[in-house]
Amino acid sequence: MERTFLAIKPDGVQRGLVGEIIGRFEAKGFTLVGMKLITATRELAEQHYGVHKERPFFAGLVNFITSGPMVAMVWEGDGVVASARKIIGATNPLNSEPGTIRGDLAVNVGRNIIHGSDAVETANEEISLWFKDEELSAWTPCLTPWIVE
Ligand code: DAT
Ligand code: MG
Repeated sequence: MERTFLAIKPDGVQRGLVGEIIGRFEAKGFTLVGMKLITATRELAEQHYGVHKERPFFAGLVNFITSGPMVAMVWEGDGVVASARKIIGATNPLNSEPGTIRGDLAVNVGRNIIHGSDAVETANEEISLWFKDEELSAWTPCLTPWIVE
């Protein structure tokens, strides 16, 4: 089953948006299989955003992402990687459609409240970077037959 890595960034946690954000993925019908509150070390943040290390915003991004607790999560479901990116919205919240998390709840690219993996392969890498196997719970919600044919 496809899985993705989502993380509510320190701004989303500070702003009290954790329940609002998690509720959107629950309501959609995806399954939460792992979750923890974690303040990322610089090492973890630099690895997570390694693809951006040459970008001018990298230092600020690492400072921001390590500045407080995040809610790191793994969600499961058919097509969850691409669907979660749609639910999250465009990187710059000023370009994110209303109805998306960033479009509804954020205004600044450096404070865009949530991370979502951009492809199945990166999702698997990010899941193993942030979680140990034993921190994930494979389970089938009893509502599944009412959500998936
Ligand atoms: P996404 O988070 O939508 O996958 P990304 O991978 O291109 O976007 O960038 C990672 C994060 O870096 C993004 O969520 C916010 C920050 N960021 C991206 N572009 C930026 C910019 N031009 N200025 C400041 N921060 C930026
Ligand atoms: Mg990205």
